[in-house]
Amino acid sequence: MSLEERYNAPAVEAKWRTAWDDAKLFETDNDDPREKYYVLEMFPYPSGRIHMGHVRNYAMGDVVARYRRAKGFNVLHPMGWDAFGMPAENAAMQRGIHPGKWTYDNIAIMRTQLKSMGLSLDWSREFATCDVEYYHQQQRLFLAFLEAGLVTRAMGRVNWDPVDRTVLANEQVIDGRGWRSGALVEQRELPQWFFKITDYAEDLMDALGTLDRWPEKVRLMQRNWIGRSEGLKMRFEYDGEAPDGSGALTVFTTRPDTIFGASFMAVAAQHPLAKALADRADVAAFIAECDRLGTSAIDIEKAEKQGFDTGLRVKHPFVEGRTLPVYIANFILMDYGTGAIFGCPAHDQRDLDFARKYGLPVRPVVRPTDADDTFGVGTEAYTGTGALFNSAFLDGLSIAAAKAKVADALEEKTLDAAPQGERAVNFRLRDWGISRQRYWGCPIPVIHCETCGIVPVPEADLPVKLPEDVTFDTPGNPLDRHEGFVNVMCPQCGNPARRETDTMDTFVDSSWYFARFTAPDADKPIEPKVMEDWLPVDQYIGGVEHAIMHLLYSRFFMRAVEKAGYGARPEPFAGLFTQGMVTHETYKDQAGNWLFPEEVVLKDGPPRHAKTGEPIIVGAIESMSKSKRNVVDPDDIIANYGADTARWFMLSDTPPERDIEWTDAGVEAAHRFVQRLWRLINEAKTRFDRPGTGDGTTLQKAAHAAVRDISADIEALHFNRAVARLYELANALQKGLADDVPGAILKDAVSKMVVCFAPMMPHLAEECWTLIGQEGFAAAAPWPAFDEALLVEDTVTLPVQVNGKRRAEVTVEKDAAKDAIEAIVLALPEVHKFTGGKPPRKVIVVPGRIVNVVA
Ligand code: ANZ
Ligand code: ZN
Repeated sequence: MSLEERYNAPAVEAKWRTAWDDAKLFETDNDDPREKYYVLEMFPYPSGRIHMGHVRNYAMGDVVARYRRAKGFNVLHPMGWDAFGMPAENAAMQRGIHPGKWTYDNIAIMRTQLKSMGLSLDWSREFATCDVEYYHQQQRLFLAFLEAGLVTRAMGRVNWDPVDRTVLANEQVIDGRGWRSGALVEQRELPQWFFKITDYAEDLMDALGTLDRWPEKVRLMQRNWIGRSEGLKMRFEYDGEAPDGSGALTVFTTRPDTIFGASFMAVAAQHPLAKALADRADVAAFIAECDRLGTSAIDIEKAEKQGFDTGLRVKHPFVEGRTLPVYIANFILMDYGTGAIFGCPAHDQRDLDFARKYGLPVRPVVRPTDADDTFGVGTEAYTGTGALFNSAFLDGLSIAAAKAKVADALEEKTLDAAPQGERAVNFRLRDWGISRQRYWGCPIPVIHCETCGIVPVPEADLPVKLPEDVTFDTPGNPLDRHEGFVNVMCPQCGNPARRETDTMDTFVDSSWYFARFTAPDADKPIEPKVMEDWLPVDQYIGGVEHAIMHLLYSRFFMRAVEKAGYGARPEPFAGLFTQGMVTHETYKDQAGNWLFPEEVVLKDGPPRHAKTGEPIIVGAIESMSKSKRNVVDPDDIIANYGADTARWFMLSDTPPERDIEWTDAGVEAAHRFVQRLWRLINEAKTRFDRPGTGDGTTLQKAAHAAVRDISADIEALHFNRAVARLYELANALQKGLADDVPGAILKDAVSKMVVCFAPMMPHLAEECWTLIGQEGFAAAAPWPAFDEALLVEDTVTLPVQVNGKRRAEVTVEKDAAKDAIEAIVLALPEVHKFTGGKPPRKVIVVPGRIVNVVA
């Protein structure tokens, strides 16, 4: 092959990208009457450079977008930047760059990189969430939510660095200490802004059932996160005076059936009862210790169970004379249920650990149905099913029946004129705390006035802009010390007032960007009619790390948007796909330092350092990460091989939901295929006008089958299968060339093939499209039709049963006669085994369906 024939991807690709841009090929018109299709990949954080994970994610989305466009849909495929957040502030602190400059510089680099991938994006709709226009609209949404009663202000806990005197984000707390000061972090209560996502807990849970194009695992994660529990609120009467003045201690339990096994009560350190006792030094010290532990459920789960016996006791609701001690305990969360429990050690592991530590009774009351009276509990709580025992009027009942009976009994019983029990549903989901004491976020548009209280910033005064002249040389939120920002006149009374300095959690920004893309220039946050036309997103693609918060917040947001009057599309994403990671081998030198792949030589001899020649250690295959240096820069790959090779490789071999290993061999194979296609199509083109001597039906069938199968594969997001079919089709084409099939068939097969690989390798497709003399862009060509009649098989495969059991199958001509089939079947070794060669009692042939042998 001559050098000229080599396909020079980098040069060719740039040419086509310019041509697409000039033709505005991927700009979407909201008024286009064709059926709409919205495909979206989770927008990137502008960290600096794109990584292979982005390449994989965006390549997949682009296949879907290009395919749907070819199928005649009006496709929306936009891109933007999730641009607020901590790293920009860190850069400002460490390097003195303004967060805005850092962010926009990164966006410029990453936009160029994304463009080099040849993605069919509508760049005219691009925005960054840190653009004033975007956060202006977000402030309007916030105020609309406030008015709709969806925003509250409540005390919330924050990490407080006592040395830097500042609030820390969770990621700034390292092993319980401030990342900068090293001081032990404290928990502080501060007034914070919350979105009332709990108003929708039930609905967010129920509607998961309608999301049938979401991965089951994501729905399960959301279900667990929302955490719906059915149980009973029970009130326990104090045996004596209660220090908090209440007559009873109320708990929430999901296991009222175990009430006869109760041996203690426990309340959270922040419970009113604990607070009422806090003037005692020993109580105060215990509470302080619990506070240090923090509030994250994980930390609490991991910590050793600790309790403080208050000396108070409550009465057992059913056993006359039995009382239970009341503890303050570190494993009870204040913001779940009522912040208080009754402990039943035999049937709850935490309670058991606690009881063993403090010498409390362990009294089993549920046992497996086959157990006898000797049934006991050692170091493991019994949480299985069974029947009640040791439980008076519950003895012999199932757990479910006992739960109902206790609930009924306590709903009847009164304590201080109120029922002692009340059936209740509890959610683990908490309201969404959106306050961040940071600069680089969307300012919360309210003003605090001593006279008027909280005053929304009037519409005419929006946006509340982030001031540019801020300093990051002192810890804390720069907005707090910016006099010009903080000091304002109260819009209601005109007196001096203070502007809110909290900014919004960046999850707010990403909770509605997909709606904004539908009308990015609207002078209101959302154009309801347009949004309703486009949403829900038909196919959303992104990382499973966003399975909970981002997706749940977005689902809440659209409900809130509806309540605030901006249109009704409560479910934002109809189809969700979570792709796997990109992995790579890891390398270390003898001293244990991580090495970049380009620092090692793996060929021709043992693995060694490229510079020193010293042997290196090849480690595990892990997700690409900067810390382990096992990264490959997409820029290098695209510069060397072209974007099509990178895209093709990312879509090949591995199912898209699984992790894909990046290897040099894999990239080279992809690149060789690009070159091979180019050669084959060049060769085919020279023969388009020749009659040929061979039989073209095989190639013709292969091309039609490929169209049918690749459509189905792309629609099912089985990109690796679609790729495999294109390899097959290339083989069929090669064979067709060898067989000298008619030029017309070659031309038809090649034309189909080019449109079929255009979603994956769009640049090569354009070059080939032009080469074979087709009009316009491959990217604008309709998806080819296929002829069903051509694909009807001439043979059928029938299952063969012997005495009602499936034993074999047989492939026969479609129109084979019954007795011919019978003869073939009786000769099968699997059938022979049962008949022993003797004539069977009966053979029933159901043409096209099944063969039954009765031996
Ligand atoms: C008595 C009992 C007996 C319980 C037993 C369990 C097993 P879910 O399913 O998550 O809703 N609980 C209630 N409030 C709590 C709080 N604020 N902090 C820590 N634990 C709390 O769990 C409900 C169960 O978790 C409740 O049922 C309660 O313990 C505990 F054999 O009550 B159970
Ligand atoms: Zn005022």
